[in-house]
Amino acid sequence: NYTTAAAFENPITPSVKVNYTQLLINGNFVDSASGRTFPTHDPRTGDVIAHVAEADAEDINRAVSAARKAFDEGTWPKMTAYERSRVLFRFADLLDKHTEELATLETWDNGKPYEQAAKVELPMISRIIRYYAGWADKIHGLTVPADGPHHVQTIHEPIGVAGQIIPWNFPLLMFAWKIGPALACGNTIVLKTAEQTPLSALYAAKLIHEAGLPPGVLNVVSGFGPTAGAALASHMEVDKLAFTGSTQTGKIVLELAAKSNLKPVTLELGGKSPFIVCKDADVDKAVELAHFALFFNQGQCCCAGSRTYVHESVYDEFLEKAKTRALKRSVGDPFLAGIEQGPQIDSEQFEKILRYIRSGVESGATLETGGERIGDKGYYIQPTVFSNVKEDMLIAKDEIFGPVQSVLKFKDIDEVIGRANATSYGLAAGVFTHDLDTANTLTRALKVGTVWINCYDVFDAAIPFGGYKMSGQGREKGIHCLSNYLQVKAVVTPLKDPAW
Ligand code: TXE
Repeated sequence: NYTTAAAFENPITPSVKVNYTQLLINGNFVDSASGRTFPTHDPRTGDVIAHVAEADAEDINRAVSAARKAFDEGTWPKMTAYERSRVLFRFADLLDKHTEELATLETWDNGKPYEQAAKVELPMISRIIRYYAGWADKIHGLTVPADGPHHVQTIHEPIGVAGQIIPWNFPLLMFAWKIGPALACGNTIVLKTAEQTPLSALYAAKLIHEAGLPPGVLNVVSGFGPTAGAALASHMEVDKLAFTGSTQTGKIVLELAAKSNLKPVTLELGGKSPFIVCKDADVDKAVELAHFALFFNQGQCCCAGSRTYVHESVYDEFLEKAKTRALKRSVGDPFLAGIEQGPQIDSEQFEKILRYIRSGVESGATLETGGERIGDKGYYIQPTVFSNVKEDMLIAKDEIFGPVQSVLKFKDIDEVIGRANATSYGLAAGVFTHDLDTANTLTRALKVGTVWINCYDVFDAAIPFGGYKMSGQGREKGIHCLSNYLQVKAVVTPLKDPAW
């Protein structure tokens, strides 16, 4: 565990080189128009890994022009759907082949455990690309039985140039969730990575060109939100915007989209998801799952089970075991085998989490374990558990986005439904019970986009994901995501002889 884990002092040197740091525009790596760069940091130490080209509005213009031209005049939207799917399948094979390099960059830039990046995330990434590769040649319209003497059909067309803005918590997975459906439908893209984690997407973008993607179809830019991100969201030549990030920034990009050209927007935003442990629970299993639901990825998950509601009859036992489990969590250099938790992404998030921990203590919650940074280098935080948490405390209301579990006690199902729903978020929920009636009641009553019953964070490519309320608009993954990237054209022709 973190008290004994070594290797905070002497971080392991990653085995790959950072080869791609420029902007990828029209199939070429280029410097930014201003020539400016910005550093990306290793969260284990705060040291600079590399300087990457910094896009601003002028670079967004260049990237959008390339995407526009590739859409209006290029081969991609006109290619047969089967050929498009084959490019995506080849890309997925290359992702598998380069797992080691990609996972290394991901861990280095983000701080997540290498084993998680290589064994859990990379397979999910190539899988979702294959899932959408499989859709490319199965997207088609309908013949519509309209009243009157008309032949009516629908044609599904790509929407055009998609602007995509992604966060830093799952850099490559978010990249894949975004580009997979957009490309399968025949769109072209300008994607902006998060300023904390630009590296893995540039590497993957290089691979998709090796797989045969024509130049200009996917443009990848590194840069900051208020400059590059805002320029993309408000661009008049961008036909659709997809955003994943904070609710606060989601509101900004929605406004920018509305004020410019009314481009449709999908949003995948924050959450404060309840994880409900019912009275029939096998406590050991519930503890393990609730621990995973919150602490996975350093607690930096939009759907983290960050309000652990436990029935009063099992509360004391649960709490004792949750505390023991948190103490056993192995924290250390994410490149080491067996490490469950690496550092938080950056100093801003690190300070934010420590502020929330202080606020939890000040507001009267009981700090059961953790609460401090680990070491004096990088952004490691002790796995932290609070008990006696009440809904009016900030730690129960706000998205902490860190390794901080808040345990709340409840008496009956109606009460916990009311409390679980009393939030402006609605992304996900966990339900831990083997009682079918309880599971059905909770599933229907909870105002959330995903309910995981006796499991958590199951992210199959085919399962739709998205939020109710201020957790977002629209769905990603699965069949539902395709409609985000398609226009439906209705075609009506008079019938000469209505009898036929
Ligand atoms: O998010 P932002 P930040 C939550 C989490 C975290 C908090 C802040 O609680 O602590 O958000 O993180 C781009 N116009 N989530 O500041 O700002 C930005 O460059 C256009 C939950 O990192 O939302 C990045 O690419 N774009 C979340 C992306 O938005 C702008 C994952 C996300 O950054 C912009 C991440 C602007 N004005 C954080 N400002 C999830 N849903 O999983 C910023 N960006």
